[in-house]
Amino acid sequence: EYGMEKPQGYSVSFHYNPHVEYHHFGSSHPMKPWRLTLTKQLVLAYGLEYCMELYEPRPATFDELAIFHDREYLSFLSNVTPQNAKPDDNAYLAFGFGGDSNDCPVFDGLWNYVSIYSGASMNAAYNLLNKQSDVAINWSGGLHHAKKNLASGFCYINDIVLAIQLLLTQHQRVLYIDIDVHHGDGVEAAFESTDRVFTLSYHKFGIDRNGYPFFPGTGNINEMGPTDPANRGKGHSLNIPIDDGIDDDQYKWLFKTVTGAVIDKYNPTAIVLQSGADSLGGDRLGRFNLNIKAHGFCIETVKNYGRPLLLIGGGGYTPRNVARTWCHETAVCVGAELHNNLPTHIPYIQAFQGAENGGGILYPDLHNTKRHDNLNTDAKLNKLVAQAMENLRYIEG
Ligand code: ZLM
Ligand code: CA
Ligand code: ZN
Repeated sequence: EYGMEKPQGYSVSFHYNPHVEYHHFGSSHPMKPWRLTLTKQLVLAYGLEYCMELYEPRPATFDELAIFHDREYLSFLSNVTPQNAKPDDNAYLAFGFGGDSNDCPVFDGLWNYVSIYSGASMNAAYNLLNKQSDVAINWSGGLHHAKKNLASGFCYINDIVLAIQLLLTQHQRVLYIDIDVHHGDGVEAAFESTDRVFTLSYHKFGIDRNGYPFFPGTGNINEMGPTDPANRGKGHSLNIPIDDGIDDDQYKWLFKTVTGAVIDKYNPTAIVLQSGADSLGGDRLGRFNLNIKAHGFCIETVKNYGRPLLLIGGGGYTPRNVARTWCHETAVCVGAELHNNLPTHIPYIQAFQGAENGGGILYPDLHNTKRHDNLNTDAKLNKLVAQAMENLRYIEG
């Protein structure tokens, strides 16, 4: 109906457990799992489920999560509830819960929530290993800040690390790419001592007017992993620090140039792409001015390299635009073009209607220079790319 054709022999799988939607971080917390409800409704309204295999994965088990995370941390995470939590307790703070910012609150069903999104990423990775799909998608995953014994930045379990660990059972070199507006620090740290994973993150980096660094405060261009020459992981991270307000053309050029160079030199046999939607214009927490199709250009660019691809979500704090973007990117994976007028029979259509919500279309203009002036000059970006190419010397030959 909307001109979709699945190329012969090319398959996409969609891994989604709808129980993830019913969890709440708290009323004013920016992370809203119901953005996944909106995403699913758009994907279904456009009929994209007929262009891919749908899976409803089971939650991951304690033992599966323990492949990366410490058991003491998992015991705490699996037992803590809003009723029994002691916010002054040492363990509570040491494991990253609560604190001043309350980035990682304890909420009802927390353990259920984390096991569901992690199970979906692991199920997607298995599908790639079994060659059941060429591209496997989990929009509920991508929680890149979690450490083995620490919750951080809305992330409790690092589903990305778990999925990469599965891919490493068959793949010699896995490339991780992260276009969330925040630095993918947890994934970088997990693989800092191996040359079998290369991590590449694009993100906002810098100090605010109020003196606070943009979260998590790491990921400058000179941070390339360990510096000890005896460490196998040396130079196997590349960070691309970006300033406020980057526009479509600049980001597309930066992404294509740097990602292309990394793929050519590292030659990965599998790729994991974290597609955080907080790099869009108008995001509640982000600082960039990207439109949906520029964000989707990154997915298309990576997909065209033809390597097994795990595509996962991440941040994204303006739910209607998260849903638009991930629906568009699902279509990019199956090779479909979508009509700009949203199908009118979708539930929650009000969320997309009215001038302030994007006027009932799939591709509203999100470039909003009033919110974030573009502080990235082409000269600065050229210098950044030159430095990035210099950093790649460790993986030459
Ligand atoms: N304070 N509520 C991105 C993770 C970003 C840390 C700590 C000074 C928020 C934010 C939480 C309801 C991903 C920081 C010190 C006070 C920030 C962050 C709860 C609003 C709320 O209204 C809120 C009471 C909350 C949290 C805003 N936190 C905005 N930014 C970051 C974490 C996660 O997208 O990368 C992947 C999913 N935290 O900046 C402080 C350092 C300032
Ligand atoms: Ca990033
Ligand atoms: Zn983010």
